[in-house]
Amino acid sequence: MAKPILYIGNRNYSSWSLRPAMMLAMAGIDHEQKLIPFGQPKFGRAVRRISAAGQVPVLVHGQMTVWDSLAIMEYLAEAWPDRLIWPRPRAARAMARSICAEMHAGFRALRAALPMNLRRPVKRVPMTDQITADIARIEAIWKAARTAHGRGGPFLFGKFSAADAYFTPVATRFETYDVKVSRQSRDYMNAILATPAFLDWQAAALTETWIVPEDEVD
Ligand SMILES: N[C@@H](CCC(=O)N[C@@H](CS)C(=O)NCC(=O)O)C(=O)O
Repeated sequence: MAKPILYIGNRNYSSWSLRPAMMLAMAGIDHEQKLIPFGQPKFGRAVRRISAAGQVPVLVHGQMTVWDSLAIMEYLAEAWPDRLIWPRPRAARAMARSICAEMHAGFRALRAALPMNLRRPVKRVPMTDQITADIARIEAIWKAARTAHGRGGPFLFGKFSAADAYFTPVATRFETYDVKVSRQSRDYMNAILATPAFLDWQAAALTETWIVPEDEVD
């Protein structure tokens, strides 16, 4: 079968695209990336030619189209069972799936106020109680996963998994908006932000010149 194609948005801003891109790269799955720049109406038209849902990321593999970052993780786990997408022990896998689902469905205050913006100079923004609560919950998730399952490496479940791919954009947000976190959270963020997969993505993002005003908080 032809190699998969991952359709993504602007690397500087597209936090949802970064998740499967991290997973594909860290799992060593050969693929092509095609970037559709944000900006209506062209973005909507271009994405709808691939996926009627009209959002990136979208993975196309042969005749199959998989849209939504979480569905893509599940597809990768099925199509490349020899790669580590979800942690192997059932309890770790159950927790990894739960925290990805929690991230996928929640943390709206954090996502709205601290949008991913890799080129933004590091600077704090005013915090609300809701944002502070989101940050505390994320740190609690990281601590719980690392404590229960993190012995085999620096990532949430030891080795890199979909859970780390899912929390990569959060790590960039904590960095960009100078969020004060515990030593353990900082170590975990450093591990993600030092991966070749993230550094390659970031380097490509920093060459982009498109501006998305809604994601520029200053
Ligand atoms: N639930 C989706 C969310 C995807 C999403 O919100 N994508 C954004 C870009 S990061 C998008 O395509 N926005 C354009 C639009 O909604 O028109 C997923 O996990 O893949």
